[in-house]
Formats: sequence, C-alpha cells, structure tokens
Amino acid sequence: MSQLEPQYHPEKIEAEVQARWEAHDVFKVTEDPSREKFYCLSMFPYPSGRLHMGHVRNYTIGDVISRYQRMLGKNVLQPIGWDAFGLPAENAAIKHGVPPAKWTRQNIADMKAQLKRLGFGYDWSREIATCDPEYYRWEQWLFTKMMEKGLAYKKNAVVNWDPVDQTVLANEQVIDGKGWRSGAPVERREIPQWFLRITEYAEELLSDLDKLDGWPDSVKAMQRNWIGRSQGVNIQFPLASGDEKLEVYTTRPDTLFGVSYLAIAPNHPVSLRAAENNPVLREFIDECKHMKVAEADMATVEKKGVFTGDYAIHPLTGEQLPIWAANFVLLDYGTGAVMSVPAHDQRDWEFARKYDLPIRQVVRPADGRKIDLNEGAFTEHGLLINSQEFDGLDFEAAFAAIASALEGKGLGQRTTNYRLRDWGVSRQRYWGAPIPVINTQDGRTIPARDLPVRLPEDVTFDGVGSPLKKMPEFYETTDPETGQPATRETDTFDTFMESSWYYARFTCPDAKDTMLDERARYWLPVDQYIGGIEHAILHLLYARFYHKVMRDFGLVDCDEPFSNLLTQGMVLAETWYSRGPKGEVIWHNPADVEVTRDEKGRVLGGRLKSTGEPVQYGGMQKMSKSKNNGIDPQTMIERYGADTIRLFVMFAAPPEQTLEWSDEGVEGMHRFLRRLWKAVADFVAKTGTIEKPEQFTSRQRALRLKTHQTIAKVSEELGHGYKFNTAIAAIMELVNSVSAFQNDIEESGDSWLLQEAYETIVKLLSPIVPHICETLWKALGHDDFVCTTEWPKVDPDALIETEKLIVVQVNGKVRARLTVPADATEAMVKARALDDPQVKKFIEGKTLRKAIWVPGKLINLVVN
Ligand code: ANZ
Repeated sequence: MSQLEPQYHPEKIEAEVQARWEAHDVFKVTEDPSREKFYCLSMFPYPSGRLHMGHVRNYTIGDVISRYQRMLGKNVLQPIGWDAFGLPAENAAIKHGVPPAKWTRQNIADMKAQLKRLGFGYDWSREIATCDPEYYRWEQWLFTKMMEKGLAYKKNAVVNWDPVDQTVLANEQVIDGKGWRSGAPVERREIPQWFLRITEYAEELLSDLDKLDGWPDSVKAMQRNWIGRSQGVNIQFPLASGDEKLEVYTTRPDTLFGVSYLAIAPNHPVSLRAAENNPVLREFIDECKHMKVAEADMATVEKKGVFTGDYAIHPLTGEQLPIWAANFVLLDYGTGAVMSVPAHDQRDWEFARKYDLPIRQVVRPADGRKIDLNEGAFTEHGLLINSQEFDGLDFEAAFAAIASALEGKGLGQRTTNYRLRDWGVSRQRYWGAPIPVINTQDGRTIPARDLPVRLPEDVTFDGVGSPLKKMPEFYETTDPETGQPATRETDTFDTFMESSWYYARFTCPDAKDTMLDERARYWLPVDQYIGGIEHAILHLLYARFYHKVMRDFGLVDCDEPFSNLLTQGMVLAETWYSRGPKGEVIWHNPADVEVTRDEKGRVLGGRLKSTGEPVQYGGMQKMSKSKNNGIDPQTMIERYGADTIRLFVMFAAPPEQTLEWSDEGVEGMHRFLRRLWKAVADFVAKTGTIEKPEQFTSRQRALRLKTHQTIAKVSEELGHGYKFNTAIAAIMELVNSVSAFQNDIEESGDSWLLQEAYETIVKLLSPIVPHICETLWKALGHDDFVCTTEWPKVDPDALIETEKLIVVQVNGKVRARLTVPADATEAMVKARALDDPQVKKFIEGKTLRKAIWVPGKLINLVVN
C-alpha cells in the first residue's frame, strides 16, 4: 500500500499518469498472430484547430471500448490521425494569409495536445496526416492502377461556376444561387473531370450490406436507398416524325396505359434538337443550366416544362403522345426520359395539372377503396383497369405480362437500374492531393509515374482560382514516353479519397514501397468503427468501395472494412438568446448565463453573468456555432480534469443517443470521483496487512455478493451493446455499498474484503476514468498498470446467496430489516418478524389480520 494525498487533484495525477504511460509505451502495439486482435477506430478528425464536444464524445467512446477490449486480453490497435486536406484551410489562407499547409500543421499540433490531455490510449507511432506526401502517394498510385483497369475515367460533368472569381464552387459556397464571395449568379458549366467507377460495384455494395450484422439497420437502410436499385423496363416509343425511338425507363410498366405525355431532360438530345427552331425551348434549356447542381438532384424545385413540338407513339395503343422537356427529369438517370403517368405518379400529376394534360386512371386500390384523383396521384400498387386485356391483373402479374408484350414487339427490355452515380473525384481546388495525370502535347492523358506528385506547399493565395494553375514549376513536366514537354493536371482529389482508406494505412503507416503490407491482413477488418451519423452514406460507402477495389488488387483479403459500426448521438446543450435593437436574435453561450432552476432542475430563467440582463431560453439544441451553445472541452478539462469529462460523457446517455450537456451533471461526476478518491485514501491510510478470513461473516458475504454481482452486471452491459451508462450506475451502487460497509462495525478480515471491492471498482472504472484508476491502483499496492491488467472475473461461490435481507412492514410502514436464510419460507419469516423487538412495539395489543408475503423481499403485517 502506498499513501494517497487526502485531496483529489486531477490536473496533477492526470499529467503524472500520462507521463508514465508514455514512458512505458503502453499503447504501442505490434502484430501478434498468437493473440486475438481487436482493431478499434474512431473517425479521424479534420484539424480545424480545436476539439469540440462531438469529438470528445466520439473519442471517449472509442477509447473506453479499446481499453475494455484490451483488459479482455485482446491485442488492441487504436490509432489516430488527421483528415488534413480540405476547404477550410483555403478559406483561412485567404482570410489570414497563412499557407494552408502551415495553418493545418499548427492545428494538428494544437489538437494533438488536446487529445493527449484527455488521456486517450492511442498508438501515436501510427499517426497519419493525409496531407503528407508519403500518405497520398499511395492514393495517387492506386488511382493510376484504377486508370489502367478502366475504373478511373474522364468525362464532362457539371459544376457550379463563379463567372467573376473564375472558379468552381462547392455546393456549400453557393448561397441563394450566388457565389459566396462574388455574389455573382452561379452558372452550371460542363468541364472534364475524373470519375471512379463505383457503379461497377453497385451490386456488391448492396448485397454485402446483408453481411454487416454489426451495423445499425438505419445506416444500412440509408446505404440501400442511396444505391437505389430498381427493377424496371426500358420502353421504346417510336417518334411520330422519322424512324427514331425515344427510350424511357420505368419501374411501373403496369401503368403503361395511363401514359399521357413523355417527359425528357432539358439537355436530352431530342430536346436539344427541337430547340434549334424553338426559341422558347432554347430559353428554358438555358434557364435550367443555372439551377444549382444539388437542386437538380433533389427534385425539390418547382416543376417546369416546355412542349418540344414532337410526338411519340404509344407502343401498345398507337396513340400520339406529346413530348415535353421538364426540369425534374435527370439526364443521367435511367435513359433521361420518362413516360409520364399523372394518375399514378405525384410529380407527373403536378406537372399535368400545371400544363393541363390528361390524367387517366389505370390502377385501382385492391381493397375497393374510393380514391380522388383531384386530390393527388394514387401511387400505390393495385389492380389494373382501362388497360385492355391486362385489366384485373395485380402489380406483379401486370409487370410481367406488359414487359413480355413489349419484348414480343421488340419495344421493351427488363433492366435493373441503380440510383448510385460514378464518383466524381476532381476538385478544382488547391489544398488536396494532386490528381496524378499528365496531359501530353499529342493529346494523350496518361498516369504520372514520378509519384508522389507533390503539392507545392509554399504558395500565395489571392482567392481567385487555384494557385496551382499559376505555378508553371508545378504543372510543367515532360511526357515520360516521348520526352516532349507536357502539363500536369492541376485539379486535386475530393478529400473523401483520403478518408476512404486511412483505416487500412494505420495498420502499416510506415510501409515504404507498398500501399499496404501483410500487417493489413492481420488487423483488418476494423472490429469496431465509431463515428457520426452524418457519415452514414458517403464516407462509409466510398470506404467500402475502396476496400473492395483494394481487395481486387490483392492488397487486403476481407470483403468489408468495418465489422461493427457505432454511430454516436449528437451532443446537445441549452440555448439562450436575447433580441438586438432591430429585433434580431442574439445567441449567448451557456457559459455566460446564470441560470435559475426549480427543485427538479427545470429552467426557470437566465441572466447574463456580465450585465445581469435577462435572456430567453431557447431549449436544448445540437451544439453548434450558429446557436453559440458550444461548450469548450478545454475549459471543462481545466476546471474538472479529463476523467470527470470522460465519466460525464459516458454516464449521461447511451452512446447512440443524444447527450444533453449539463453543468450539474458534470459537477455530480466530479463529486463521485472525489468521494471514491477519499474512500480509497481512508482505506489505505488505515489498513496494515491484509489477510483473507477463513470464513466470511454474513455482513462480509453480503459485500462480496455485491462486488461479484457488479462484475457480472458490468460485464454483461459492456459485452452486449456497450451500455456504459447502466454499467457506471452499477459501479456507483457498489461504491455506496463499500462505503457503508467501511463505516459500519469492524470485523477481522474486513480489509481483505475492502481490498477486493476497491480493486474491482478500480478495474471496472479504469476504461472510463483511467487516470484516477491508475493512481488508486498504485495506492492499492500494485506496480503494474491497471489498464494492462485482466478484466475482473466473477467468483461463482460469491454469487451463491446464503442469506437475504427482508423488509418488515407493519400496515405498510417499514419497521425493521431481517437477515434470514436465502431459502426461508413465509412461515419462518413471519415468526421471526413477530418476535422482533422493533416490530413488537407496533403490534402490541393489536390483532394480526393478515400477512402479505413478497418472497425473498418483504413481509407486510396488517394489524388493527
Ligand atoms: C412511369 C411511372 C409511373 C413511374 C408511376 C413511376 C410511377 P426509381 O424507382 O427511383 O428507379 N424516372 C425514370 N428516369 C428518370 C429520370 N431520368 N429523371 C427523373 N425521373 C425518372 O424511379 C424510377 C421512376 O422514376 C420511373 O418510373 C420514372 O417514372 C422515373 F406511376 O415511369 B416511372
């Protein structure tokens, strides 16, 4: 035993413990095939400069899982790095004149210090920054391999173009259709860009979701939706003029007899041709060009169209149908043309109402329900009507019969379609990995061989266009085949490229002449991935795609990158506001507000600490800059220490749910840690030698029971779904029982029981509050690290209950507690109760009417 200071000083012990971990390289891991591995990964941060509470929550969950798995005996890898490329660094460069590389590296240093202060057990020897050429060179290498295989290709695609700043804008830089800096109306421009053929993997990306038992259903559903497989029919409508055919894609061939017009994308060839002598149509096509790229995808825009003047012929009825160009039809989905059935499709219905086109019902509800097509389209499946020989068929039968009829005439084929598009990876930006491509004088586009193609870091930034375009020293090169002058691509990769494979590089971050070496096979797949739900679709889909590509290049051998996924809930905090002189809302940070509450903790009101001015309560909302309700982790850590913050974050809510920040809650956690500290300090101060008693008294047996029940409960809660909050509650209960035991009468052997109980508490809590636990562990007489010890085991003997505590009530009021043999019957307990002096006082002179017995818990004596 070593002495503990009587007071808990987190800032002191946390620094000390971290220094000891570091001196012993406790979290550095190597591959060990003889041990079961566990790879735990939290999504790496963008180095914005400061940690926010969302990070703290994400990384605390990951660290607790890692430490817990390690105590279970596994070889645990927990790495961290930096998603270092991206737009904010360019914006900072424009604003403050610092080069993006310098700004980013400074932020990394600052955030690294913050992560270290929180005591996360990372293997820092594996740290990666994606802006490091030794990292992105392999991404460039993979891209050149993908070019060779035809998985990377170039085609024209639409971007948001700012005509004043002469630059491409990201969707978030387009505000109300205008450039964020210039205010000029944004144009849609087609420029050549690089794409990855993710659609080639669409089917596997979809079907492998079924293997991901450890993923939340909601995330899998979002991915399924995004991939959007649909079974349909391509139908050819002959044009009334000439022998050409207009092909449409439909998932509802059963509605073929309800078609009243065809709608085509404004830039569909048929529309472009019609526009040649139709100025109204030409103007409409131009107008659609100004639509924001994202808007075109969302189909939320007001439906608009222009009649092209052309007609098509219905393949089964021979009827002439007008062809309209419409803004809700996308050129690059299906065939870029739609057979419009206003009675059964809402968009078509709205369009038909607006332009006065016929609405013809061909499907009726199977249950005979009445529908009203004046209210909207009837979009459910049902039974066919007004469809000639197909009348009466249900959806499946009609699909099959009509598809066959069309196939028979050579005017239709069944097909499968995916909503998923190929991944456009070109960005016309500076701060990203250069696309490793060379354009030769004779017009060839070839992969660069001199990898890495380094991004020059010493640049001046004026905000107009990418600096790379103004740096001949970057883009001038020679054609490796002919030695002739050639130019490099000046576009850089989408930053999702780096985050698509970082998890794999962590397994072998120093691999010199290969992207991934055999260590990747040992560690992958990631056993537990933790991150925000905002990445449910794109990041996770791109990473899954990359993984499959790497597998097909022989770099990894499993099919999926992440076996288990935990999406942590958002962090919320109270919001406070007042009104400015013009009635505008001014948000105040919760830290600046003095809050009054009722006894249940509900908000009564608030005043600014600085001026006393009253402020309005705006409810609990997601911590964000816009509501100014972010709680700064640094301030909290300085005030309470890392352990308190970690404990609060894990205790306040289950990891998947939203977490409501509460200063009182944090205070409560801090008090608990102080109490625990003091209890152990008292114990070690008083205790001499520790000897196991030959036999336990019933009081001692009760404590042992509680200790081992807690081990069982906590192991159960963590083993099945990481229910940390209920696990912590169980440990807190044990701490209460131990304190009560410690303050009670003393029997010989007590210190052995207390030692066992405190060691258990310290081990169970150590993944969550590792610093205080290391210190207490040492005080309890150990030289090793608690974080490398084994998770406590339940002693089955301790769980055998030989005695039970029974509550005795008289007329419903508690009057005594009796310790009885665990198998005591009602009659035995009743006899003991009636004989108890405490009980006797309340029943003397009265008649016992009945006794209510709750087996093993309570007996209520009813007297009058
Ligand atoms: C006729 C029809 C009738 C349709 C009906 C729907 C309901 P999913 O399931 O997402 O694949 N469509 C086809 N290509 C389109 C394009 N390029 N732009 C906009 N819409 C397009 O959707 C397939 C349905 O979306 C197709 O089935 C087509 O409208 C429309 F009662 O055809 B449907």
